[in-house]
Amino acid sequence: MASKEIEGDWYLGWADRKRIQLAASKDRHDRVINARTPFLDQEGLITPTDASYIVAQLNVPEPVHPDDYRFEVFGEVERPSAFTLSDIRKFPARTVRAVAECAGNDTNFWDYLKSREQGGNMAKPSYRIESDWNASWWAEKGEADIKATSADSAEPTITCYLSGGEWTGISLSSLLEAVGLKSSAVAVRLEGFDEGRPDPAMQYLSVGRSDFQVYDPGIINYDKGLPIEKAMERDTILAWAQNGDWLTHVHGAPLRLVVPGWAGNWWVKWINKIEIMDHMPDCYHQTYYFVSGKSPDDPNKAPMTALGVKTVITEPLDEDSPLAVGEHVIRGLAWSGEGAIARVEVSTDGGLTWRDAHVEEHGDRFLWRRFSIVWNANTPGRYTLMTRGTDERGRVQPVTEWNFQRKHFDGIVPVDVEVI
Ligand SMILES: Nc1nc2c(c(=O)[nH]1)N[C@H]1C(S)=C(S)[C@@H](COP(=O)(O)O)O[C@H]1N2
Ligand SMILES: [Mo]
Repeated sequence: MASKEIEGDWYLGWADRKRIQLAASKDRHDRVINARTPFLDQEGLITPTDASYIVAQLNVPEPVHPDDYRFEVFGEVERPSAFTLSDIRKFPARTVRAVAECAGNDTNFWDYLKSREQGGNMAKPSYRIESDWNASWWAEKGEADIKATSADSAEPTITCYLSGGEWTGISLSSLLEAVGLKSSAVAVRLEGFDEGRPDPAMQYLSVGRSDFQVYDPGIINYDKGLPIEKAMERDTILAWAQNGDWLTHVHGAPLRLVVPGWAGNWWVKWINKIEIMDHMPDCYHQTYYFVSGKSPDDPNKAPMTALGVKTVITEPLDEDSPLAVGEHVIRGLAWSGEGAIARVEVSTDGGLTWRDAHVEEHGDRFLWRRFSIVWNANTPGRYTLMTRGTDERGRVQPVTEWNFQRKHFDGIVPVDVEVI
């Protein structure tokens, strides 16, 4: 196929390729509050910062000047202290490369797979960002709860909320050690300086129904209570840089938390306070939202943490069908919330038989890996392509159980193509 990607501008005097571009949505004040990564167009493993997805649950705060930035660490510690950015930069640095994935990414595939199994006709959600029609939904979010509840309002497409990044900062554990963590410490509550009232529309959207009572905490700061074990892992870092450059405001400058393997909502942006606690705090975004459970009134709801095991076929797509008889490459990305991807299997017959794909090796456990396999499609017909990942812990895709908020989707999504 002629290079479909050569349709870009001239760059530094040379004909250029198409650049990977963010699909961004703005609020009423023209500020970007939400954006999707067109990861199908991405080459390599690190998503350019300008193409990295963005999610703000509350109102995006005013920026804080890095020179004025200061936050307190207090609670179950020997020496409560305040830190500036230059204080933080005196600790030994640590850089981690990891996939960041929003817990709600690909949520509609839960329903799609169910519909497909039952012979239903729900359209397959697409990873291809055709337009920014999502924009108006996000802009009106908060304007009224009716958005997600009125029958005629189309829901936004919740795909492409993930990106691969390189984050530079310090291990959170080195800061906790410096202030003298007490043995009573159970959780580290990180609070952002953004505030707002959680929008019920988000709850309705994620649950897919509106006939239940939403808990209204009023105006809150975004916060999360990280269990102490995860807080003490060396790869859990406080980052001031992304992809070799200073953190940008939308991504949480001056300082944000990076929790490799755990869903994006743990990666607290715009850190304002760090409180060490002797119990798990009752944060809205982990007690009421981003929880597992079979229904909104399930008594066994629990905070969701590590992502499952996931593979996504980036080529070919359903949209590429029909394919010409001959050789094709099936390729894609694979990642896991609990360590490196060890294996990716590919089926071209709807899961009857599987073959091992080539999986690109590298040393970053929480970063996705690219996989590929050559497929000799010599016989015309209809084919169902599937991929299945296994991580270094031996977890096999899919890992995550169905939950009423339909978060952490890691199911196997078949690609349907015809060979002619
Ligand atoms: N302070 C703060 N941190 C936050 C959020 C937020 O709304 N406020 N959103 C969370 C969610 S749901 C996600 S998916 C990630 C998105 O990070 P990004 O915008 O840098 O991609 O940030 C998380 N951290
Ligand atoms: Mo998220």
